[in-house]
Amino acid sequence: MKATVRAHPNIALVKYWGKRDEALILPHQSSLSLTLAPIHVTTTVEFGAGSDQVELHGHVAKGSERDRVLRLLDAVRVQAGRDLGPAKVVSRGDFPMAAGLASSAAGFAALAVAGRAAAGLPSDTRASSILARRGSGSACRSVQGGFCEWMRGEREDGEDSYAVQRFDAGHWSDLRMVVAIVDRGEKEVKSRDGMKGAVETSPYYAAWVKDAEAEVPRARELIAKKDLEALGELCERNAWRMHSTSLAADPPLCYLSPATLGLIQNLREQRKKGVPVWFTLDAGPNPVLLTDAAHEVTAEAVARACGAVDVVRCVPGGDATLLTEHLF
Ligand code: 2P0
Repeated sequence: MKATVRAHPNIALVKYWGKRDEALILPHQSSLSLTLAPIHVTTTVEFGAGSDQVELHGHVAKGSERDRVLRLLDAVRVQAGRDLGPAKVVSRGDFPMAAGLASSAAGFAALAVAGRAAAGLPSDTRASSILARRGSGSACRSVQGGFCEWMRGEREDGEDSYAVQRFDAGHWSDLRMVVAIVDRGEKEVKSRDGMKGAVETSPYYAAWVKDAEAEVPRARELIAKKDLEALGELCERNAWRMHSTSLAADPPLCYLSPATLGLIQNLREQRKKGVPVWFTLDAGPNPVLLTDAAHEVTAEAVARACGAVDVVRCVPGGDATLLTEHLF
């Protein structure tokens, strides 16, 4: 009745931005990401505790944060088909939560896999991905390592909306992602609200959906060929298009800070000098640089010279994994 899982966050190379179903967390378009190591979240779930208890990153979770965790475990109870009793959950991450790296992705992936294991359900990546998605959309892409594609699906019940691994972490072990933290502040508008604003008010939203869906198979091809330059260009344009969608929303939403733009501009100079480095940008000001092993030190130095207060260097990460040691 107790299980512990370690999962890595992921960074989208083709972003998810907007839901067609808010309750089930079904996206308008497919997306594609890379799972990132060594950073991770570890989560222990135990059913049969005295009462429901949720501790996230050292504090007792309350309100909607707690409800999201308990709702996911309710779905586990339905899958198990029996009364599992109250649950105790403890989760800890080892990376800066304000890094814009969506700790929720690793957290809900770990929770889904650990929840199913604690309930005695068999290992099933598809079922875990669907469960993780219901906690946080991007979490469905952190159940497996390497390059994962979240297929939008067509069904209303969401049973065909989950992530599949297209290439494992070993496929392109030379690839590097360098997270440049230029701003540690909490973002003013959470992804969930930001994407809702884009869906409901951005005149560019339909174009975003069409374009992003078409970029997924292109990204897959470039990853197959390990074509860093073309993938870097694709990542940049997809990030720009996601942000443009929200810049055009009403009210407009701008996640970029002056430091974000300074670093992005500097990357162009680096490329002119022959340094292969591109960026992607989630719903926050902190660029994530895409480069190779030979240039990760240069990429870090460039980020720091452009004002990054912290830098996290990442390599392709593996699957969410069951651990034998528990957090409590
Ligand atoms: C992504 N992001 O594909 C995109 C790019 C942020 C920018 O998924 O509402 O925390 O829980 O489904 O997954 C962040 O949003 O949102 C995200 P919910 P989530 O990684």
